[in-house]
Amino acid sequence: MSPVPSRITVLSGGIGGARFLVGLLAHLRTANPDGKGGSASEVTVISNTGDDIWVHGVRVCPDLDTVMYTLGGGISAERGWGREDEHFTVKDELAAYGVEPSWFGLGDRDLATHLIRTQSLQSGFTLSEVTAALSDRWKPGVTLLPMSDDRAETHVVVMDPEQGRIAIHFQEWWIRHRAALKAEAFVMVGIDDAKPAPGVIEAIMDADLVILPPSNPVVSIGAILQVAGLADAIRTTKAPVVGVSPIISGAPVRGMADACLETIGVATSAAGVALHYGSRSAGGYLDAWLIADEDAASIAAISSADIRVAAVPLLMSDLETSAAIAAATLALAGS
Ligand code: FO1
Repeated sequence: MSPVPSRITVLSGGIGGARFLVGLLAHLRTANPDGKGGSASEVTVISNTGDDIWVHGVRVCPDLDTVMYTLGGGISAERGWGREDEHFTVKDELAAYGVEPSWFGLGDRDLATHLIRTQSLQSGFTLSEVTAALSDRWKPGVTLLPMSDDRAETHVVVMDPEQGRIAIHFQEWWIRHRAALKAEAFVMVGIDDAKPAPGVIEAIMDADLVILPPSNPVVSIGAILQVAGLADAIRTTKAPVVGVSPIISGAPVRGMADACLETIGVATSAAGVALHYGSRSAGGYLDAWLIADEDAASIAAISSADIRVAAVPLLMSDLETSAAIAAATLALAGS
């Protein structure tokens, strides 16, 4: 069995990535214990910030908060986002005033996070600094980095019945329209001026293992890879790069990645996403790809693209299965 990597970097979006991280940290506590109940392995998470949005005067960072709350024990298990024991009194009061966007689920407890982040940003702190400060409370057990401290938001080009072709914020498309409005394109507003946040390039180049977890390949992993320098870092790091399929039997496990993949012309399948990421030997991002047992028929197609592949049970239904998936990811990396 190859030694457990000591520096692991994970590119993460929202719920799928966060759930994978819970399993990874659990596995590392047993596979590489530090003797104090933790792990000797260090995990750095590079989070997508393309979903971030200004709403009701506060800055909301869904994927940063989902990872922070999930690993910090504050997440709503039922929703997968936002806080447990949550109320939406402020949201209801705003709606009573007729204030939009009434479709956005602004939670009362969650609002405290956004207020602190907004005040900190407005007094000159960077998103990285704010994220580190918020993590002091939640102690996620990883180093949590935004992909960039600069604003780069995912917007969606849609055909609106009345207005014709318009771009709306990803959150409006995702929450208000449930991705049901056909997305003609995804555009990252501000991406051209977005630099990697401090430590992000190093976290990839100095890692012993880089993981692309089962996050949305288009608007989460794809968004992160659009930040200047990140795609090249993944292509050139000496660390093995292993991905975990977010698609099982032709459907996303959660969310609406299928709608996103359709927009960029990629098949909603384990093989389709693997070939979309591509093999590092061909200038792509993957050395290996973990798929579900249900998709074992596509092993030949994936390995013929020079991507090592293994099939395992891939549904993260509880901590045990999530930890087993993390173990399989590390095994595939080392194989
Ligand atoms: N997702 C929803 O489906 N409905 C919501 O009202 C909603 C509000 C929300 C507020 C804060 C937050 O951090 C996440 C929130 N999400 C909501 C999830 C969010 O839209 C997605 O998690 C990501 O943007 C995509 O992964």
